[in-house]
Amino acid sequence: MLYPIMTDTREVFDLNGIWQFRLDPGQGLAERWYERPLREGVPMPVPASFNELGAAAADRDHVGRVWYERELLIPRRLLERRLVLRFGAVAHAAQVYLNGQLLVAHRGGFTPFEAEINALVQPGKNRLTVLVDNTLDYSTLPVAHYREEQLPDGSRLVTDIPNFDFFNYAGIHRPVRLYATAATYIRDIVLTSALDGADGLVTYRVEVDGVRRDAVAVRVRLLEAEGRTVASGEGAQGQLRIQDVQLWEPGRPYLYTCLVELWDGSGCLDSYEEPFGVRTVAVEDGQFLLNGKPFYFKGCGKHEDFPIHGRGLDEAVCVKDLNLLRWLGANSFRTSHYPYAEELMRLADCLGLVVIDEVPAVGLHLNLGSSPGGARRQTWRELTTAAQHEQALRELIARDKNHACVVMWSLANEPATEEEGARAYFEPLLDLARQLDPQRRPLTITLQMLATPSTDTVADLLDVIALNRYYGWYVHGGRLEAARALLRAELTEWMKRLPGKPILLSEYGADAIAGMHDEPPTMFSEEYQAALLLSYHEVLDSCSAVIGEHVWNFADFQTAQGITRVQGNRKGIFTRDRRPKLAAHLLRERWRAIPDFGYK
Ligand code: GCB
Repeated sequence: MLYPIMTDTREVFDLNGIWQFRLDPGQGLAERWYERPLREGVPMPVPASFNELGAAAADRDHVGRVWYERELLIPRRLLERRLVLRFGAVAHAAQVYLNGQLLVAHRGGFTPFEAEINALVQPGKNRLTVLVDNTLDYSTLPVAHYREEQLPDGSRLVTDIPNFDFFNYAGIHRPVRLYATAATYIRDIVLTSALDGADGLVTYRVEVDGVRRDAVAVRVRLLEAEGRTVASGEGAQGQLRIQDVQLWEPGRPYLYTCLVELWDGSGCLDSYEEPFGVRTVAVEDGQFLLNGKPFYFKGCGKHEDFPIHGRGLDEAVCVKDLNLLRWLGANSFRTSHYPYAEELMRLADCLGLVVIDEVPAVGLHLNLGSSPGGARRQTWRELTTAAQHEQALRELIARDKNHACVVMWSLANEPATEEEGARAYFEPLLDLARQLDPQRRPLTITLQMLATPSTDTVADLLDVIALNRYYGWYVHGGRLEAARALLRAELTEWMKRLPGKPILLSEYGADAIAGMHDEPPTMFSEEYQAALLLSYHEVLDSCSAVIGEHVWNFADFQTAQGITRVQGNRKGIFTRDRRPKLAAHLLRERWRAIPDFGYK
């Protein structure tokens, strides 16, 4: 799916700003609220999470439906164009109505969706209504334990206990835009690249749609960074050679542009510009090769999380975060635990940060976390997430396939791979990812601590083993000698079970309350967090299979209410407002000294 941009044939209109908003106590659909202007609406910004903005105290923990509404003014001249309404992401399910008619519905809170509005729109004023549902259960991604109960006073309480460790922010989280194209238009562009000596070979495929799709000529030009044409071709698919190609890689993120135009006798009907980088990715001989060179991942798992905005896109925060990663000397991050905004992915391409792109498959382990009841559960019998997982994977690859920054897909975070049924669940998804990705990027799944070399059932199917490990925190908390010994022993076991399979430490860390200091270091102090990270590094440096280290987490982040956290998870090496803790300074020293290539 293409990102909406302006070109000489395309217009984009921003529908962000203040919308009307109302919580739905349950009757909104039955009463057809979409058929008339929203009553008792309150102002709500888009994009943003609605939870913490104080419109009503009940907003924060609301489980169920909410309504958004705004006026959509359409100049008459636009009606002759193909008009598309596009949502960057709505968490977690949306039904969009235009002038009271259902336009489009979408499930999944982290990928874009769009619909043509020409059949429902009128010149002048239109009413755009969006029904948003934040309910999560055993069929959704992420997974939560959905419960309805009656309280002693007779009232009904609906709770959604997240089976994951981040706040279930919800709402219209990413930009809403209207864009206009010609009736015959470029639907998609697929780009892959390979190297031939000093030259780049770029293979392209253009999907054209609309009434005259078979009557138009497709012209493709590749432009270098200054806008000069370096190769050109005709037809909906082909291969172009860039002589003496400039590669994309961290530290040197060179971007070309693929300019596609549709022509007929009357002129150019549609044009689109897709930025792309030429680089190769492969896993070979136990190494992760980027442009044929062994790459070492230095970086963090992250969240889209910031005070007030919640999970709503804030481009200032995006720029700040990626600049802080560069300040650290990091070269990569993982979009834990869901796809991040397209705007951030475009920035990562420009700034040369490598991304492990994760689907929102988190919580697929009913025996981890705060499962109600406490009885042993059968994760793969009880979950019905397979259909949503497949859809999320399709949508993520469709959205991010051309990004140079994306070097690996992560198909889940910490699923129950030690339980029966895991292999049957993941094998088809891994096959599907390999089929869908035109660039055939390596695949991983991050494995939780119950998934050991002797219990896990899927690691052999992965290109890279990714381990989330909390020795010295949840296991043997406060005992760093024990942590080191356990980590070393486990890594040795993995190397015996799957010799030659690269291992990424995809999470390790400790909570630290900024400003809390102690000597000798105790848990929750800045010193303990720093000491834990350093003691892991001793082990990682001595293990040849390790291809990288991603600290958990880049910044402190909000989690659900409950008894386990104090104002959220404090494993950030930055505070929630992005101030460095002691660990950030020490990591900076380490990472600036480790080269991106050839460290191991
Ligand atoms: C994990 C999860 C992550 C949590 C982290 C923690 O293994 O992948 O979502 O936030 O542990 O801090 O407990």
